[in-house]
Amino acid sequence: MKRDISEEMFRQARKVIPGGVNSPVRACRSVGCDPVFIKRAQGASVFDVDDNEYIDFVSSWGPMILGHAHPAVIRTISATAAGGTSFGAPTPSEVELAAMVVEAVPSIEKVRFVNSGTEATMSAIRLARGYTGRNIVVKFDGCYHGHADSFLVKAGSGLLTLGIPGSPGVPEDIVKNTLSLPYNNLEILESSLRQKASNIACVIIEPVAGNMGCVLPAPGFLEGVRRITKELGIILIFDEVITGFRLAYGGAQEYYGILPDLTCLGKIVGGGLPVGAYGGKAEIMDCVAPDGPVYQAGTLSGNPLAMAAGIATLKELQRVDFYAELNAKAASFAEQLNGISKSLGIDVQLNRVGSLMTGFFAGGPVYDFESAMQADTTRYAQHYRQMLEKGIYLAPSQFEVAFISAAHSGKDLDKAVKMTEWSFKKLLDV
Ligand code: HOZ
Repeated sequence: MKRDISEEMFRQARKVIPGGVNSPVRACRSVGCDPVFIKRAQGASVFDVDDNEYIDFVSSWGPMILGHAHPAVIRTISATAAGGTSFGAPTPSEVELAAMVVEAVPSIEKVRFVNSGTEATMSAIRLARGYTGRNIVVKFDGCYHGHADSFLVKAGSGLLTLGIPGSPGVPEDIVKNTLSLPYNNLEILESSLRQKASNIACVIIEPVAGNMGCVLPAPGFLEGVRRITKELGIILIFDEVITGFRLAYGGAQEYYGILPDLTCLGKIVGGGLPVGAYGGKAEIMDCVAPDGPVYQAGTLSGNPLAMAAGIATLKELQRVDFYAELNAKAASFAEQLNGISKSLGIDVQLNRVGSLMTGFFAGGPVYDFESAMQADTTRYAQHYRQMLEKGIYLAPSQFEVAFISAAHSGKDLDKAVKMTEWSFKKLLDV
């Protein structure tokens, strides 16, 4: 596959953008190749600047649950744009989308829109601290909640991919108030929370971890987290930036039946435009300015184009059986992939829930950060490059998630299965 134009663009990009990318994982360093520059996308396919077509399993890292350039979403965005793109003033569409979110997400009574998942989580912990008058934020090793200072402790996503433990520029004074604990270990959580309860504002968790690869909550883990935080008066925040409107219309909290106090959203809620949101119990949300003293603001928050894209996307997701069909399609895809690993005897652990999955090149189960770190990243890198050559666009890191969208056809998934088999054979040299 020729990628001359992509290569040239990357050369140009590196002169004017740090690392040539606007988000580190995209640089593809951990998979040992240069990034592909995307020109356009349609349905389940992305097309690069050299006119190569790939079946896309990155899905813009989650938002494109309907596939790319869905006609209803594009129609709405175009029509809305014709009437102006930003007013910095209240609009009907933000009320409409807020009402849809409140209706959809079981624990949200009020919601505030921001522009990214990072903004949502950053605002949610400020609110939790303001509401409780406590400072400590508890997170889990390998979970990623965006790049705000407080979260850059044993974080997933790009930090994990690039092997960065924290970040210069984050004052020690700030991260001393962040406690990171092992995912899926209720015992350690319970004893840590009991020890410091009077200083802990919140526990923030990805109900399904999606930034150390896909790591599922062990049976009883989320229930335990909810039980202990409730007992100790600690705010529980679900970071549903990935799982919101993904596992079910009401997100992971609907899927697992566990209700947090606050929820962070992003990705799907903006229909592919930059939107984040945080919401929860009215009593807590009413502490946000101007009703309360916790300050948070934004010129582009509730942007009309982004709201319109979100509304159009959510309307499509309301179709009866949307999630049953999507999740069943992903389950059958995963089953076929598991069949290949088994028949070839290759060490791959496929973690999946709903339409999220990661195949870890590991010999044993992956249930937390330490076990994820056992994965063979060199083997993943080779697999990534081989799949790319065959027109399959995977995440350029072992520690990210593959997203199945409504646009993936049987033919797309059959091709991906066939190419996976070919790639695994090549890895095993058979
Ligand atoms: N942190 C996201 C992946 N989990 C975004 C990566 C990107 O957009 O490059």
